[in-house]
Amino acid sequence: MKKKNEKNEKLDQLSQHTEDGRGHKLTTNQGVPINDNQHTLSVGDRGPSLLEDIIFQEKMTHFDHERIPERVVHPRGSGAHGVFEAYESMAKYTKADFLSKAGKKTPVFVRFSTVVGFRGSSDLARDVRGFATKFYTDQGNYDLVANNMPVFFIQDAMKFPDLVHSIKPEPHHEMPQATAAHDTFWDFASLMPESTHVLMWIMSGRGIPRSYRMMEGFGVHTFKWINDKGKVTLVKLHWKPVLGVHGVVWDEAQKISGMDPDFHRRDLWEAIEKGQYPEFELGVQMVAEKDEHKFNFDLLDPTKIIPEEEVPVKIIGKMTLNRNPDNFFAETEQVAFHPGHIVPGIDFTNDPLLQGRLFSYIDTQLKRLGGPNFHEIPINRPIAPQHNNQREGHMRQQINRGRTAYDPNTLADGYPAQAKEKDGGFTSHTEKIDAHKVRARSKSFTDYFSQATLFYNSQTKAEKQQIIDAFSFELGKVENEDIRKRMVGQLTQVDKGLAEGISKNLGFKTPAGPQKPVQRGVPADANPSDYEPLKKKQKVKIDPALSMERSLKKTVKTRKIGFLIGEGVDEESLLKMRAALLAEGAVVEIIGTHLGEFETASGKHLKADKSLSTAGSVLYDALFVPAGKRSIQQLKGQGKALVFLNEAYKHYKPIAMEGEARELLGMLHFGNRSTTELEEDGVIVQEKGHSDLALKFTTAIAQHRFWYRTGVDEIPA
Ligand code: HDE
Repeated sequence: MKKKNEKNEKLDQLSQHTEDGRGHKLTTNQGVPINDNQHTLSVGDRGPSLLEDIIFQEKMTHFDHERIPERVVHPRGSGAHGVFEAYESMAKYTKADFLSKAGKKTPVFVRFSTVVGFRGSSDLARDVRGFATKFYTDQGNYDLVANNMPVFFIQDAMKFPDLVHSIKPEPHHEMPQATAAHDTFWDFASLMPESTHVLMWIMSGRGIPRSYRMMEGFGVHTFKWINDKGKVTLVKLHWKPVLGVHGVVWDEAQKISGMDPDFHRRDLWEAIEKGQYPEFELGVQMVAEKDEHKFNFDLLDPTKIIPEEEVPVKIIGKMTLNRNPDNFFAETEQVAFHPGHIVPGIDFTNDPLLQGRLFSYIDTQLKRLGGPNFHEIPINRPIAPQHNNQREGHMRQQINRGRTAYDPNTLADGYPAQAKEKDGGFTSHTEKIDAHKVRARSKSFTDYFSQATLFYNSQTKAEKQQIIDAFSFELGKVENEDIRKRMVGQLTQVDKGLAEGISKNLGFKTPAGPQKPVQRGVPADANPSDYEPLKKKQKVKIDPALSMERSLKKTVKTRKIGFLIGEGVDEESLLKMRAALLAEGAVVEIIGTHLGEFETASGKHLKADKSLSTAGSVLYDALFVPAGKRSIQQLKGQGKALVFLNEAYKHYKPIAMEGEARELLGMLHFGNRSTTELEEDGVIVQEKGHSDLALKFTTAIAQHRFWYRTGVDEIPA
């Protein structure tokens, strides 16, 4: 039996779930039993079909209408149910009930997504990831609609359609799919210096996550928390994955897209099925209202972070994803998030991006889900009871009894009645605003590059190189040379070395500097030079939290290790290593020279999970080749096995080889070195029976990648 959480039981009570039909007769949607589901009604067995075949008509009509519009952004996603548990009471800062006491549990549904690709596109696109969480709180639903990057491309919602039109496939031929690597996006980005900061994040390993379970989440905007005395605290929200933040490398990403385009979806699904529940801690950066202007950037600007070195992230609870959806469409596809779904104790700031989102999400649900009753779809239904005078509309589910659907009334004794604030009624923060109605951007938003530089400077050597390579790839796909140069010109403002590295790869001289930015939103009576990009002095020079390598969590939990075997594999070698890895919480898959059964050297039998042709090294975090004379003999004759190992080396992954497996070294591009040198590079090679092989291998896996190993570029795989 699958575990059920509170929300699930509640939904079952509402009889929205049906089992898989076992033991029941086939019926129409009207409940009429069907006695032939194979043939249409026709005039004779060779004649025309009849319009009166209501069974065919109903089946086909339903089928014809099975698709709803995919999300205009974030169409490709994967969901999971879970629970959030507060570590401590945050009542001092917010009256939000789900944060009110330690141990308080709230059911959640999360949807992770890519942004650009269509619904059927690859999970491994270089892109921002969505990380949207619906908390079914006792005070109503709260949606934290976050991304895996803490900053956004644009500062004003007015530019969102432009951004999305530029990054989606080009409209004349609808190419390329699920990538920013084309002219229109970089044309736009190179004219929008405010996007520079997020580009640094996307070009880093964060743009190609190893797993949805290994990404951070960020609310991006500054929000307000309000306590029961009306006191405001400005907050930025963070999700921190317990397994740490990890990416893949670009060569891997491209190959995974071919071998398993569902890689992230599968990874999430399988982890939950195995009981390896993904966990994320919720963190908050808090700034007292009086300190709003103490920063050298504007807290309302969604292209800025508050460096963790300046305001630490306080961890306040944990979310555990413990149940896969029962039905993808009903739950993951129909879930409707909205940053405007907030609960008492939380409020908006005037971030112009957030303000625009507050309109867009409801509007998009009306289109996608077909009307104003989308809150009645089970996955969107709050646990908190709802009573109001809203009625009717497409697909209304609720059957409201009584005569009154208005307020005030006497016929229903004045109910439903307004809640008082002391009874938990939602009240907006009373903010005083005294200003002219204008279309303008605040001057305080014009520092476009300082935090991009902070991000770049906080990366390690390997991470910087990854960013240079990523820009080189993306801009290398741009056909128009002016766009390439304009973009690199902009990057000279981030770091000279970065711009030079990319220029070298693209084959031109590094531009002297940026082109003059297009002036947007400058009030008519202002001096445009006041709106030139600024570079403000930064308090923090390096923020280790921005680097994945500097904030590594050394664990092998849930890491997937591939064992390469042929007939006659040494059983002891295989079983010992498997036991050691499983004990540390890793996942082991046996990859055989063929599928099915293998006879071990001692005459026992074991089954392969995958074969060399159904798997690829890019689908694993590390590889082990167990001992076994015959097994190694077979692997030597399989080019694919050698590609596996060469590729794993090229992608900086740990490798272990035992006994006869060492004979493979002579055939591998990296093999021609001493055991000590290899070990320093995360390749552990030992005679059979050494007791520390497993320990050395698990230690290497916990380090994840050996970024600085030698000879990687020479490997042709
Ligand atoms: Fe979204 N965004 N967005 N966005 N967004 C949507 O809503 C929009 C932004 C985010 O898994 C859409 O239901 C505007 C920032 C996620 O269902 C749409 C602006 C952040 C998801 C929309 C932004 C996000 C969406 C498309 C700029 C991070 C997927 C379908 C003003 C804080 C939610 C839908 C899911 C989805 C509009 C910018 C996160 C069109 C106008 C910043 C995670 O309404």
